[in-house]
Amino acid sequence: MSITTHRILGDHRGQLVAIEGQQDVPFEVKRVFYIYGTQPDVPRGQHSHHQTRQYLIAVNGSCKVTLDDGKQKVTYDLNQPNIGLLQDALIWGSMHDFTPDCVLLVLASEHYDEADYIRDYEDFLKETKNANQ
Ligand code: T46
Repeated sequence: MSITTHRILGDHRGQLVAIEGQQDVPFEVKRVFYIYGTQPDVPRGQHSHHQTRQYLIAVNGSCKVTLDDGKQKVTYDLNQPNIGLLQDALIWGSMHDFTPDCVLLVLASEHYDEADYIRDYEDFLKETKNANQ
């Protein structure tokens, strides 16, 4: 879990942020998806992954992301389009407090596979305990 503020490459025409796989993001990017139009007071995510690592950027608007390693929860504010948050595998992630205009872009290390999801919190805690033994 780490948060990074990326350099903004701006000039008189406007701004640009570049994020490169295996350089700014510590994995090869195999999938990109984004969520938007999230209703007020509705959280997204609320699961973990066996293998997938994710890099989250609120490219428009803002939201909060709570990451939980099974022992400790930390809430991050994604409120600038040049802030990226790394969510490692076996980290429970909850995205919440979306502004109506929020577009949350996610770069993922794996192709989509529902079998990679851990959607039950008790199963997640068991798996983190096994991984730490
Ligand atoms: C995350 C947050 C921010 C696909 O078919 N392909 C995909 O790549 C993804 C991510 C989802 N889907 C399907 C699976 C479900 O039928 O889209 C539907 C909604 O997915 P989900 O309920 O997982 O959506 P969120 O918003 O709760 O979570 C998603 C990601 O799954 C998650 O990893 O971090 O966005």
